[in-house]
Amino acid sequence: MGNAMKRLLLACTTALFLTGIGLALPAPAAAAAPAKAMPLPAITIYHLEGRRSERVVWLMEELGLPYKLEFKRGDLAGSMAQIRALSPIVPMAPTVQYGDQILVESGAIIETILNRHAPGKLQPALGSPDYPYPLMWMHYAEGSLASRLFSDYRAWQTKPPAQRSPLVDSEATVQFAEQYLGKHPWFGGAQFSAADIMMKFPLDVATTLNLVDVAQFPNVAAWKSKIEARPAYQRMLAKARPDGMIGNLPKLPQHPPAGPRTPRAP
Ligand SMILES: N[C@@H](CCC(=O)N[C@@H](CS)C(=O)NCC(=O)O)C(=O)O
Repeated sequence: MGNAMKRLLLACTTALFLTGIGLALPAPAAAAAPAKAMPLPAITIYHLEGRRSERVVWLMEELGLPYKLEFKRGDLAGSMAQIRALSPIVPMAPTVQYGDQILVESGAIIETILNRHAPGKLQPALGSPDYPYPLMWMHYAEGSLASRLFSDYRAWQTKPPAQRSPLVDSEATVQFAEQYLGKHPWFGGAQFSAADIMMKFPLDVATTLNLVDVAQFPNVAAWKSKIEARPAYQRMLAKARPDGMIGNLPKLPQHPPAGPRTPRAP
């Protein structure tokens, strides 16, 4: 055996030995220490009762971080006027004053707070096999679910659906979540995550506005019960929805018949 081959064999057996006693390999990304939290600037959440701004309140309650909550109790128009004063072109809830910056988009607000001020919390580590799940559902919540629910809602208010659409419709978007929850306890995979916070609002919209048949989605219903029992969710409700749901959009008289649909190329 040549010298080069001997050196290679020695290196391999040494690595195997060290691996065996847990010394040779660098720590996997999943075990990497989270970055240090940055100091939290003053945060004011401009809120509409029962709307998406609850997500940010709930996040802060989960993390135990301080925040100020601004809304006019029982007065959605008054709360919206406060938001419009800050963000006249896109007055939307949530709008958040983050230090000297005005932020919109609940997903981006949540990711900013988590990544800067609560690293390693409410999301799996980069190297964890679960890492893609909450990331997918964080985007899905607004990008596919809420957008399709509200476009179906608007269309079906004027023309109630007689059959399912061949395109991805409200039922398909909820069915995808239902199927996933049959295999995973949380939208974060094995652990509760910020994606669970993002998914609650559109999944409530789907059933309370009668866009889908609630009976078709037992996994979603069980997940909602688990979520609603969380102390941080209950604290959010007490602070951000003190009088229960107000100003609900009218429920649709009918959703499309549940069941299979004929696929068609878009
Ligand atoms: N994608 C945005 C949506 C924000 C949004 O549309 N919020 C609703 C309340 S749930 C709103 O303010 N609507 C006012 C409007 O559309 O005029 C987010 O996730 O923050």
